[in-house]
Amino acid sequence: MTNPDLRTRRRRLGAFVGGLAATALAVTMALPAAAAGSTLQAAAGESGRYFGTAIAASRLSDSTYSTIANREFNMITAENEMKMDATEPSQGQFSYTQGDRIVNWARQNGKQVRGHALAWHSQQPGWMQNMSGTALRNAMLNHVTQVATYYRGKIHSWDVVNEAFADGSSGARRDSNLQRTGNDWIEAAFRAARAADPNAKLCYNDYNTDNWSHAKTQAVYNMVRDFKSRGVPIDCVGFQAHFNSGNPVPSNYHTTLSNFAALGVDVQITELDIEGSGSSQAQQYQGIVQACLAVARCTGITVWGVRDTDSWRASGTPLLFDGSGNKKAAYTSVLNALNAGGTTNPNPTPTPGPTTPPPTGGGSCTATYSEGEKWGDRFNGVVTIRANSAINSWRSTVTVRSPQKIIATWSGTPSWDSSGNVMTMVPNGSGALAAGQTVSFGFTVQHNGNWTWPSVTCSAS
Ligand code: 9MR
Repeated sequence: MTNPDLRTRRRRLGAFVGGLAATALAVTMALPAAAAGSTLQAAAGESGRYFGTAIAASRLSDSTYSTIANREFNMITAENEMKMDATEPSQGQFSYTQGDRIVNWARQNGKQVRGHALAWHSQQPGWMQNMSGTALRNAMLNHVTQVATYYRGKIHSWDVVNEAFADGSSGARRDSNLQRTGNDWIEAAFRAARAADPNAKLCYNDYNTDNWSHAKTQAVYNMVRDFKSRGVPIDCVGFQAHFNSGNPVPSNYHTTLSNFAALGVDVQITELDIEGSGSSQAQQYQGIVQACLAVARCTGITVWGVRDTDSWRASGTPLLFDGSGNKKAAYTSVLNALNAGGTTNPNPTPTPGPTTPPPTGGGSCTATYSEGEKWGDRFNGVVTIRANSAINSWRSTVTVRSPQKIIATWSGTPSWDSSGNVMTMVPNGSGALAAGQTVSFGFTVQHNGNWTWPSVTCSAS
């Protein structure tokens, strides 16, 4: 994405302009256009940043929409398709069809993906809304683990936890079923996400956190500072940045972004939209871009949709393209602000190749645990083995926690380590699977009072 030629040209131009400045100011005003990126992604790339949008899978067949999205943006967020209700509609039954449509489109077009969102009080599937306590905590952690594992190697940044703080002046956590499982639910989610996908950047994402003097901003800042001091794995903070007349762009936005960045995290503008029109809207967009460009660790900006008519609040015409796909004044002001430059992101976002790379870190199969029947003294578990690419065979380990014991198995051949807690399962028969093919085995655990789910792995040959 970073274009070294452009950056060199820009430096040379800068030196040239500097030399002329005292005598020929008018010339300096005209020159920067010479190095300008002509799309949002190209212009942002000059300073090592990305420019993204939210995509709805159902709109990808609209060619006006997909043409603009492909041309202008190089970071893609699924607007709804990777949320908890979409990816785990029934407990333990994961559904990636819609999320995969977006991830595959992005990767086929050389774009990165922001994952949104692993744990959130909203858009929970019905089964989860009715849960509480340890069962909910475990279900949430399993969700984080399974979804982040499934997408491992394909996600630039994950919104691990979304919108966990209350609005208003309290500075408190938002009350929710997840919060009621214990205050440590957020850090537990981050730890699970890191274990599942060590290469994705892990973000906390929220709205109404733009104004530095707001209690909610301070509360999130204090949490991030605490996480950094205790080694909780957090890499970035997402600022949703949904603005309108009741919630205007704050004049201290740059302060907010730079103070968070000083904690040692990247900051990203993740869901930008600004209701309004004309030059007033354009100026506010410009202010946001300038605030980001002034902070080296503000690594990218994502707008929440392509055209005004695609927006979750379409009547506020908050985006950069009108309903016909024409560039608005806001588009031009964003492009110009990006081209005017600012600090350079020291770790520019790499562009993925057009084809899906082999999965990293775990061989080429994935094991997924799902809960089966439960009785007073025992429960069943099922492990689904999925071949990420064609494999000749697989081995899967299932680790139970003492005093649990596996007392029966089916659809595989087990062997045991000396502790009796680790079972290695190999297929009955050949084990060869085509890419994307799945196979399952099962077992019964006598729990002896410990209901913790087993952990599972898969390795392929
Ligand atoms: O844009 C999304 C809209 O299509 C959904 O109906 C809505 C449901 O909650 O979520 C919207 O996206 C939200 C995002 O996931 C989190 N931040 C606020 C966004 C706008 O509501």
